[in-house]
Amino acid sequence: MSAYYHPRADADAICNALVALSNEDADRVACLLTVATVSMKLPWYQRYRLADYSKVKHGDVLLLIRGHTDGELQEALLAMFQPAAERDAEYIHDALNRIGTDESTLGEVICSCSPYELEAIGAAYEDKYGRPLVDDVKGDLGGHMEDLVVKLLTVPRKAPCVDQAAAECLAEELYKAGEGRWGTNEGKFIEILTTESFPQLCAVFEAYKARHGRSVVEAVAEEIHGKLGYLLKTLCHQIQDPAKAAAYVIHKATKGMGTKKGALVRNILCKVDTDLHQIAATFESEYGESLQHRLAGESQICDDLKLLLEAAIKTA
Ligand SMILES: [Ca+2]
Repeated sequence: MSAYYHPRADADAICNALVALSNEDADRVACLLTVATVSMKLPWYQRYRLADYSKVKHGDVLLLIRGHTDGELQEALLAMFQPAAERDAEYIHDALNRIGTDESTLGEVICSCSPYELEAIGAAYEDKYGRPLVDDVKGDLGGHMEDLVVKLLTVPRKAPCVDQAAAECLAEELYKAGEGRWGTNEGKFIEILTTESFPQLCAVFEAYKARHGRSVVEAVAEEIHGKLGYLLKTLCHQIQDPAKAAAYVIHKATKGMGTKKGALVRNILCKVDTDLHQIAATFESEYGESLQHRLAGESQICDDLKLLLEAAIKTA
C-alpha cells in the first residue's frame, strides 16, 4: 500500500454504503460487501485515516455505523475501526461489568496477547475508564483465575534470553506440579507461565516434551479443568505461536457453550490485515476442518456478521 494513500474514494464508498443500509430498497448484501471489501483491504492505520477523513466530508464513520446498523453487525464494524488496544479494553470492561463477570472473555483477551499488547491494553483501559485495569480485576475473579490475570497484568516477565539448564529445571518443576504428583499445584503453573519470558518458556516446553513425551498443553489439559484450564492452554499457545492461540479461541467459541461473538470478531475480523491468513491455516491443520466450513455450520451468529467473517477469510 502506498504511503500516499488518499482515503477519499474509500471513504465515499464506505459512507455511501453505510447510509444505504437504512434504505429498504437498497441491496443489503451488496452494501455490506462494499463496506467489508473496502475496509478489509486496508491496514488498520489507513482505516483510521479513512475514519478521520470521513468526519470532514460525510460525518464520522463511527457515527454512521451507529446510526445505520445495530446489534452484532454494529459491534463488529465498530471493532474494525478501533485501535486494537482500545477495542480490547472495551471487551474487558464489558466482561467485568456483566452481572457475574464473564471470566472466559476477560481471561481469553488477556491470555492471547504479547507482553507489549498487554501493556497497551492497560494504558487504553486507564485512559478510557480512569482506573488501572488491575484494580478492577482484583476482588472480582477470586482464586487462581484472579491470581493468573493479576500476575499477567502486573509482573514483568524476565529478559527474553534462553538458559537451557534453567529450562530443564523449570520443565521438572512443571512436571512435579502436575503429572508427577497426586492432584495439581495450579499456583506453580501460573507462577512459571507468567514470569518467564516467551522464548525461555518455549525452551521449557521443548525440554518437557523431550523428557516426558507430552506437551505442556497436554499436561494442562489433563490436570487443570474448567475456565482456568482453558485460559492456561490459551496462554501456552500464545507463548508458542499467536496464530495457534487465536485458532484455539475460535475453536472453543464455536464448539464450546454457545458462540462467543466477541471472540470471532476479535480473532477473525480484526486480524484481517495482520495474521488471519496464518490463523486460518493453523485452524485447519489443528482441527481438521477449514475455518469457512466451521463458520458455515454456526447457527448462533446473524447472517450479516457471518457475511463479514466470510469476507475477511476470503480477503486474508
Ligand atoms: Ca496430577
